[in-house]
Amino acid sequence: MHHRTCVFSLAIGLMLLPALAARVAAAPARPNILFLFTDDQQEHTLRALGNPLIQTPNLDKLVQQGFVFQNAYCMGGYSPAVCLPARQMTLSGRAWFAVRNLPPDAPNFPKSMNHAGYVTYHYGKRGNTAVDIQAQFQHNQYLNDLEDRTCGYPGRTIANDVIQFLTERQKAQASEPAGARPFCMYLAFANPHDPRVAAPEFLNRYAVDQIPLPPNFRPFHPFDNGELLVRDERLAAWPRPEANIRSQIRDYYAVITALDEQIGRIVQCLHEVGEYDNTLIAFSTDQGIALGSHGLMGKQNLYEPSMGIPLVFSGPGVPRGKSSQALAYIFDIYPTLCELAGVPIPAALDGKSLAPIIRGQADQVWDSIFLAYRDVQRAVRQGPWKLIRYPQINRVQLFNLQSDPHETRDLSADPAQADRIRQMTTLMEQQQQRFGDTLPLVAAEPKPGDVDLAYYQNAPPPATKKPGAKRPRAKSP
Ligand SMILES: [Ca+2]
Repeated sequence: MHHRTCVFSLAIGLMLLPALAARVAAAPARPNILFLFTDDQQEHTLRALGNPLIQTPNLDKLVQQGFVFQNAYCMGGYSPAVCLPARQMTLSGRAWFAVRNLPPDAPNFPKSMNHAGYVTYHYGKRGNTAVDIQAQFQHNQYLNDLEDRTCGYPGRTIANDVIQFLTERQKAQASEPAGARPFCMYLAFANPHDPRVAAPEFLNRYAVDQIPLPPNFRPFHPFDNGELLVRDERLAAWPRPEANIRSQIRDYYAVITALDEQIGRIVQCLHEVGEYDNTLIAFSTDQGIALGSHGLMGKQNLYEPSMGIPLVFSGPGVPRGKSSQALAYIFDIYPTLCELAGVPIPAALDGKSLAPIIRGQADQVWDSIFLAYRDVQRAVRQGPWKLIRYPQINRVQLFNLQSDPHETRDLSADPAQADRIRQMTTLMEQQQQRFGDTLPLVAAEPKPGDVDLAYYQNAPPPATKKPGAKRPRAKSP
């Protein structure tokens, strides 16, 4: 029986062989992939995405030649270093509730691309990043983060190496065209994360007195969100000094402009080596940052400036100059790049391919978005509505992002919204179940949520790391 099955399979196999060979020969070469990933970049810090104050000519070109997702989110994270879970989510295609316990054989971005025959390359920041996954890139290099952030030319070290890599690859191909393999590059820039230093040629493009405060600026956050005294929140005094906030935003913009110039050099090199037309480009960031909005400075909150991310795709198969209001997660990028490049999408990812939206075959792949930060904040967004819940103090906020995109009018006390809050709380529970979040949404003995100036003035100093001490692993919430 076994023998007959074998012979039969072999015969079928031989019959299929010519057809298979023909299919392989006819398949177009896979596109290259260039995945540009920045650190702490707010969604609206591209001029082409609606910020007339900032200068980002190269990223603007990418937007003009690509497809933009206008409602893309980082999901949050289990640690104040949101960079780490955000990068684990990006490269694994999983939500943050899954990324700490991924089995060694779990799929990830470099593994998929290695398997599909790509030459894989990562160059990026060293701190708070997905080291285990990144080790699977064939070329794997790390920055000195502090040096890159303070040298005045953020991103230049990476751009120089990428340009050298592409130029040498072109030379090698000229002498041996048959050996050509597509490349997949993941460039994880360390900017515009603090410290933020840009050379005078970039800084001088911004007059500090012409930088407006964020429309949702406040001197304090109005209540205890569970993370008011973390390192990032100490990057400005309380009450938040207006001149200092303007100055920090100026530095932030100048660093983004400087980084944009390096991104421009990389894209220019793609043109020069003749690979631009055959390269899928993705641009995004791990998460945004508050920088004075809501009285906050960091990314340890679920408001839009911290959780919203820019997300742009361009290249073969991607329509130019289009955008979508569809909801998207950071962990959708990996399956999306797979589908756009014709690489199989592994089973059991949390992320979904956004390619059907890009191709105009679907309006959405997510009906709602779930955001979560440690055990202190949860949020859901559906349509224009966003409900944020603070489970330790039993407090909620309800915003209509269509009429109030800056989240300045909390409608949760309006009796007319009681039904909506109940319905969105049910949605939040469903999302918790979907992603494996077991946090109770109500505290039996809630902590006091009110804070005043004395709360900040009497705050204990931040814990300092002992020199030479091993960095502790991020604790679970
Ligand atoms: Ca970050």
